[in-house]
Amino acid sequence: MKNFVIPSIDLLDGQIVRLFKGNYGEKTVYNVEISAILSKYQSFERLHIVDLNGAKGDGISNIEIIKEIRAKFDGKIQIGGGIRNLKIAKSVLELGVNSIVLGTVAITNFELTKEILAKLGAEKVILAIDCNLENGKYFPKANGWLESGKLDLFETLKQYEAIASEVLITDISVDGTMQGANLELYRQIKSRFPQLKLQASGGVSCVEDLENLKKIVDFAIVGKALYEGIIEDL
Ligand code: AMZ
Repeated sequence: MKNFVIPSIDLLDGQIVRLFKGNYGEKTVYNVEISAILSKYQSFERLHIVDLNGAKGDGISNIEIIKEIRAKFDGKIQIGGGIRNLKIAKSVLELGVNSIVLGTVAITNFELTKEILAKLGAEKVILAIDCNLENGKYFPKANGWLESGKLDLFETLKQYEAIASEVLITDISVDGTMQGANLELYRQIKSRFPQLKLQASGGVSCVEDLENLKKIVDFAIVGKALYEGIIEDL
């Protein structure tokens, strides 16, 4: 499980937080030292870091914590939030992280995203297509999940199926709720895009969720359930 589960560390204004359904107004602040969290997560293969200031469009602003995490965590790190052009993408990789996560750009600017994939290599770029169900279709959300993309999730993934390697899909309606993962959504994605490595995010609440997800996807991102010790001993 430790190479399947990717613990998430979400940063906002220099603090470790968790948002409820991505809503910046509904945050839980975890007053713990980074080193304490990292010693808990050290045995995992990979970490997912989100700069929530960056994701809102305010520029990456938690660099010092990100550097600290990079220095102290031995495994792989993927980082997202505020990576909106090639220059920022390169500068984030220069921090020594293994891959970058593109959300807003992947949803709003297909050409730029394809250029970044081609220039940096698909193995270094994860596309985050985080979405909500609206009128029977999943629509991707950009800019801190406050704006909708024009194409639905499946049309968006079609843009990248020939060039991307790995995608992260959050069901926003269950993110930070521990209500259970949306297995049906991930089944649909895997059956239509079997060649894409798939990271599932949102709603994981127990080991059974992880066992079910493991039959469908390649990785599961877990935030709250790990922070709060609801899932332990993987
Ligand atoms: O919780 C939110 N409102 C939120 C969030 N967790 N909004 C964006 N993000 C994450 C995405 C992805 O990892 O899951 O931020 C990253 C994308 O940032 P950007 O700046 O590329 O859209």
